[in-house]
Amino acid sequence: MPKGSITERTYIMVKPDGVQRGLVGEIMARFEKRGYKLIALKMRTADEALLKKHYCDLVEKPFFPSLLSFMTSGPVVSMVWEGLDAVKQGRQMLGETNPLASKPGSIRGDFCIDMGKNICHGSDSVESAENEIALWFTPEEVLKYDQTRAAHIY
Ligand code: FUP
Repeated sequence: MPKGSITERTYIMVKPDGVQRGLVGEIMARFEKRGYKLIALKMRTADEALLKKHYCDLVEKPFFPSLLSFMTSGPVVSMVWEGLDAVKQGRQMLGETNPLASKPGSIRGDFCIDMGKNICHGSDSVESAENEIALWFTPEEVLKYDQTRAAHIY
């Protein structure tokens, strides 16, 4: 394994706008092609209680009601991706919170211009990834399997 790199798990979610615009396959393909391993996958329409837990740091923010209304407007696709530096790399692949600051080549930089409707979510630390995976999936839904073709598996 390269020095300084660690195998991590990250929670990636395609938001309602990404699902409605048909970008689920595009986003999944980017993670697959990069070399990450999909170990959990689920589609559902999230309710207020779940989103208040997911965005517990943001519930007091003035934009929270509109965030809640957007995030409950349709189904989301929840995923867990595993691999080297998955949390930091996942955030880079997503782009910045504000799409205007997102570089072309990132998901937000390529597909959106609106800070509210920014296509996808990715965990911002290993600790929040663990919490978010436990919030959106049961332990049984997070799978273990061999992926011998992937070059990054050591
Ligand atoms: P991110 O981790 O990039 O998804 O960003 P945050 O967790 O800080 O914010 C969650 C969501 O709240 C963002 F995707 C968009 C929305 N948001 C706003 O609408 N306005 C803001 O000023 C900040 C965030």
